[in-house]
Amino acid sequence: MERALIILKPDAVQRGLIGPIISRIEQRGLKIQGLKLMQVDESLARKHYGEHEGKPFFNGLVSYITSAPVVVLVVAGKAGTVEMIRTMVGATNPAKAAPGTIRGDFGVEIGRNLIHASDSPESGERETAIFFSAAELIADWGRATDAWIYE
Ligand code: IDP
Ligand code: MG
Repeated sequence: MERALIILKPDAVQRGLIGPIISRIEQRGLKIQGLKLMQVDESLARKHYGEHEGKPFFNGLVSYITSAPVVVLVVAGKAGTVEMIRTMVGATNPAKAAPGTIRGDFGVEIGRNLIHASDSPESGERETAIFFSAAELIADWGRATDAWIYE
């Protein structure tokens, strides 16, 4: 199993897109291991986006992600899941994201691109640990449909 941290950014929450976006994840057959509504503070934002510190958009990115509540999820599946989720999310700039992707269906501009998803299994583990305590995660719950999703 591998997992990704997903953040439904403030614009997704404000626009009432929590349900439609989470539906896509559920409908795909991926398993949710953690889920919560929260307000990201500046230090958490800087830690999560540390790799972008110094870039021209960094301060705007921190203001955006801390501006209103977000929904964070940990989503798991077999090997290849993180890459699959990135494909579902689409290109960073919604203006260039393919139709059928979350950003390509719901967004128009890079500064309001609705969703974060970890870019590798290693980032998935690192980011999960930043946003969730072990007690907030249920890693191994059995789902009645598992045998109908994975052979
Ligand atoms: P990703 O979210 O597709 O992985 P990254 O390059 O890791 O994209 O950038 C992190 C986030 O920073 C993006 O999702 C977006 O919110 C923001 N961002 C990246 N590039 C720009 C930009 O050129 N202008 C404004 N915001 C940007
Ligand atoms: Mg990224």
